[in-house]
Amino acid sequence: MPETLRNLIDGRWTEPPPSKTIESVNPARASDVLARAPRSSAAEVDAAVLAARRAFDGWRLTPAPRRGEVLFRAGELLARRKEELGGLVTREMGKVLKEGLGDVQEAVDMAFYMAGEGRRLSGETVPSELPDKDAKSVRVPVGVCALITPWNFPVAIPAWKIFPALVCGNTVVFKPSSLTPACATRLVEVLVEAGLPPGVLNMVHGTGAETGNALVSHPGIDAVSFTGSCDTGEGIEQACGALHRSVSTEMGGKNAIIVMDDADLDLAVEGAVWGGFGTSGQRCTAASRVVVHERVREAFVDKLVGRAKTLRLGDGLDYGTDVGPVVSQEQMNKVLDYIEIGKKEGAKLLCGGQRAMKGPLAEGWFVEPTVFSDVDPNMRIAREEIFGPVVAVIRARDLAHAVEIVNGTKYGLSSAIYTRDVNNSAIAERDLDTGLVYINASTIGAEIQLPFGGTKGSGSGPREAGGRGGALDFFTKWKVIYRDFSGRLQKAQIDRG
Ligand code: UN1
Repeated sequence: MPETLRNLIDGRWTEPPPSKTIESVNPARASDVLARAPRSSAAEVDAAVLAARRAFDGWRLTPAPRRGEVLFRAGELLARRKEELGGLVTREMGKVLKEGLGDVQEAVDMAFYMAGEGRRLSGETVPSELPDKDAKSVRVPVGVCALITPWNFPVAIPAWKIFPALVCGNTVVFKPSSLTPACATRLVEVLVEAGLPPGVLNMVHGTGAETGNALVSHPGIDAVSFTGSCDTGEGIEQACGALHRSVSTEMGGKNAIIVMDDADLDLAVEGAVWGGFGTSGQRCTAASRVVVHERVREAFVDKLVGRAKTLRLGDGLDYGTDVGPVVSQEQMNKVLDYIEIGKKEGAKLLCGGQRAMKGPLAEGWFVEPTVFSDVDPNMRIAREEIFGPVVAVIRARDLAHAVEIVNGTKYGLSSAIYTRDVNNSAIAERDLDTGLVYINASTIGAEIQLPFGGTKGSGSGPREAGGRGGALDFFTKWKVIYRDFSGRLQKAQIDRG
């Protein structure tokens, strides 16, 4: 029996009207319906925003270290339930179990990191130019935050947003992807169990078009953090701009690995396989392009295709599966359409290229790991985000040419270079116009203690995750306080003694 999921509004789990539901389906076996979640309307969104608004003062005035303790307990609970939750990630969105467990681990890491922020959240104290006066800046919460998350990291990405928002003293209305409502529910349950007061975190399930739109345009929202597709993200940026509402978007990429002629080719192949086919290519940071120096192109491509052909497709819960399904039939069709586009554009299909239908694979949404070579940088498969297990190999004359190709798309999330030449690595590090640059490692695998995000069309607003310039810059605003204890009128810039 599919589980019936509920919204969380003001500390109460509310039953959906039974007619308006969305189904959560296992992409490895479409007959396996895990859960039904409500398709929330504007009325439910309104109730959730009002609850968050009412809870704001109490939470804002709770000492930040106490807020951090809730996250610490949440981290412990998540760590204890890692196996169970990791398995649910795999069942609900398809990534292989090791990655499902990694998804949960990323949330554990973020919980502990942000719990510690409860005792930092530091501003600046600086001397005043006047006697008997002090001057400092403090971080204050932004207010009620709308957090809208994707399905590809159904525990980690919600954690990236919810945990910093909470430790900073904000209250939250969370709208998870309609494809992964069960994972979102487990995460929210953990936070409730960890001791979060009612109304501080509210969750409304539903579609982007209905629930997401109602949330983004609700007058009671102060800030919106969104991870997902470009189309939706750009719409949200515009809506928030018109409402003078702060917004942070993370919208994907067309990430590339450069392979130089001095690279360790076997290592580069492993990086391309992991970055291109890990999570079935469904990471914003996936390595969907490999730009190879012409001198090693043939050798590299042979090795890459050889490795791609050994990858075993299957249910991510089965031991021995390398590549799971893509998340839905719609996503599968989109990926297959791109493969057709690549063929028509004249790229050379070297392996894969089809839906995998053998035996039990026919019950799910599987696409064969696909490699195209002879890809021109102007082809659509070299410029547009596919979000599936498709890698485009592009030839470069030298490093400068390779960097130009990598930088030549509208995105700028992640890039990588494989080289043993220290000078090459330094030039790449300097000239690659992406938010993340990896040297001798693939384009995926960002760690939570540094900011995550990209340049250009990959997103806007402050970055996510930790470190200076990370999520705290989005979830707080600066307040500057001058205190004059001289007992007389002192005029800055004028009374110079
Ligand atoms: C994403 O690509 O959608 O850097 C998020 C990584 C993960 C997060 C990726 N830590 O690959």
